[in-house]
Amino acid sequence: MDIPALDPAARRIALVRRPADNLAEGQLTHIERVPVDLGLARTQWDGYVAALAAEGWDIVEVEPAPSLPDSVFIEDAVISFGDVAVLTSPGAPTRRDETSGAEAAVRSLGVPVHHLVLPGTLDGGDVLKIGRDVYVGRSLRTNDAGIDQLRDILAPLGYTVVPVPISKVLHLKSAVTALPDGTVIGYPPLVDDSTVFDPFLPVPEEYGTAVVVLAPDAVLMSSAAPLSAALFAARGYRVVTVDISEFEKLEGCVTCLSVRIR
Ligand code: CIR
Repeated sequence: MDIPALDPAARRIALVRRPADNLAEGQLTHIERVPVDLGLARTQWDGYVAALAAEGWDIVEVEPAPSLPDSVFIEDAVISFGDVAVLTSPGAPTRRDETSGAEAAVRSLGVPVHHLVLPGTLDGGDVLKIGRDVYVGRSLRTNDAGIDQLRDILAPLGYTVVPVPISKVLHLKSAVTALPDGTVIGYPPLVDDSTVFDPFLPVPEEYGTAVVVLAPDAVLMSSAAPLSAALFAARGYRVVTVDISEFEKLEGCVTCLSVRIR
């Protein structure tokens, strides 16, 4: 593993985990299974990592887990909150072995860790941070006990946990994410209750809901949502797009392929 020298004031680290050999066997909940091209997925993953690196992010690879099909979706295993990391308690039993590798990676960076434990469950994809507000999707993967544990960890650190219902997609961040200015973006047919979010900007495409904040003026998103990309560009953002079609076939989106530590 590549361990960069850490300047806590300036660090911008992206944790990533390369696709497993059995990626095509990943979990599916809301969509039909279609064949996944592993070779193409690997090429797309290289492109995703290169896009982060080109924007100045230091890339740290979590030890690969070749037999854990969903391990590439590293966002679900560990969540970064400034100076601490929370190792999750994944809602899918097939994903519970993913957290040990993620823990080794954050510990190697010197980041203190907290743990969520069963019977609490919580996937990182259900957690959307906007400043000190932490929206958490109550989903098939994330239960009330998991949310309560996260609140107990975060309240002393000055964060407010806000549970929100999620029933139409896998994770909260499959339905909504936020632009750098805090505007929540979402594709209305996938959002249970958009009144929770203020301001809320509807986007015209399913794959336009997910952005990674690269910088105060730039976002990374799927190339499968050109109308949404144009909307963000019109608001003054520089938009970097990547093709992640093979991960979208497994209900993945652009956020879940990395954990940003900043
Ligand atoms: C799963 O069902 O767990 C994976 N196939 C997809 C996880 C995507 N993660 C995310 O959106 N945060």
